[in-house]
Amino acid sequence: MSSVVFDHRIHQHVDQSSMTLTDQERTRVRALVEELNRSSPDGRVDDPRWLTRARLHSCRLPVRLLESLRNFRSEPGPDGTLLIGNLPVDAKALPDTPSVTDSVERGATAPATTAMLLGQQIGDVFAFRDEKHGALVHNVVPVPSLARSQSNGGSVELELHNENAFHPHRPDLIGLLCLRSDHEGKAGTLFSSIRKARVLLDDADVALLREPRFVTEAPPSFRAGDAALTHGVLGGCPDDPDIRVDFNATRATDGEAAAALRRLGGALAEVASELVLRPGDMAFLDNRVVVHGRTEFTPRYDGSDRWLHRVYVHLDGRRGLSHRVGPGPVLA
Ligand SMILES: O=C(O)CCC(=O)C(=O)O
Ligand SMILES: [Fe+2]
Repeated sequence: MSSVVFDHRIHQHVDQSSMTLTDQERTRVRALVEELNRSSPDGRVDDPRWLTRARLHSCRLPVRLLESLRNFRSEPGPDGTLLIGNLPVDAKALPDTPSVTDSVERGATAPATTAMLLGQQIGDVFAFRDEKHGALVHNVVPVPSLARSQSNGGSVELELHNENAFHPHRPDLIGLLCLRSDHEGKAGTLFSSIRKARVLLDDADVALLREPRFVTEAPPSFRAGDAALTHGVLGGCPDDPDIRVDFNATRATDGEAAAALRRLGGALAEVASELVLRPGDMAFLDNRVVVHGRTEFTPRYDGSDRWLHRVYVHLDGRRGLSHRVGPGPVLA
């Protein structure tokens, strides 16, 4: 069932869902990263003082990049994604891809600094204490013991989900910077936006999906999660709703709600796209309107597997204040 208001709203913006840096802009980003790292040798990306420096430094990113980030922050477009290409990632300078669980990057390496500069420009990068040791820059890498798991360390198909769907302070945006692709170049990040899927749902389903007839489990590591709290999987503006669902962790509390949830999954699958990230690509996903996942792929665990840096962003840094566990932006 299509909605005139909704269609109008998403089509009034020109498509700015991707931008590729020119080689000159790429050189400029590289110089900024090096300058920041020279001014704070041994910098740690989790250090609140380093975060402030990165925020200020990010104001000198190339103006076209600043424009794209600023625009996406306010208008995620129909796809709810922004892809930035040709960021400076130097394949030859990279160490082996890590293959351990809970892998993170705490040092201000060039790629970690790049991800942080963009993240700190678009909003406030934060982390959860109970995930990846509370580090701000996560390594998304295949891990042998997690191969078949529904987690970022897996290599089976990862079902569509909002990031940390269970958490009241889940990210507004997530950023994924690709350092290495998988060997066969086939690991696709899947994404699907409720802004596109909404028109495939009838109004009765939309109304039902807004009711608190769903529960979403937290991963075992998160003590803060309370799966007993029921919630709607759609919320906010009826014509342009927010979505909160994890097709591996959200359950309906009754049969009618379960059927609507299945139809939502079908609609999202119908409008889903796949993006194979290449080194130097950074994708931002608006976690309020987009669910994401990943196709299966075949890791070799030989040090040259797929490797992404992931950052979580809040658009209002005060949003999670009551959940903070220290001086930095780490939430319980
Ligand atoms: O591997 C990917 O492309 C995305 C995995 C994922 O869901 C995540 O890192 O949050
Ligand atoms: Fe995810």
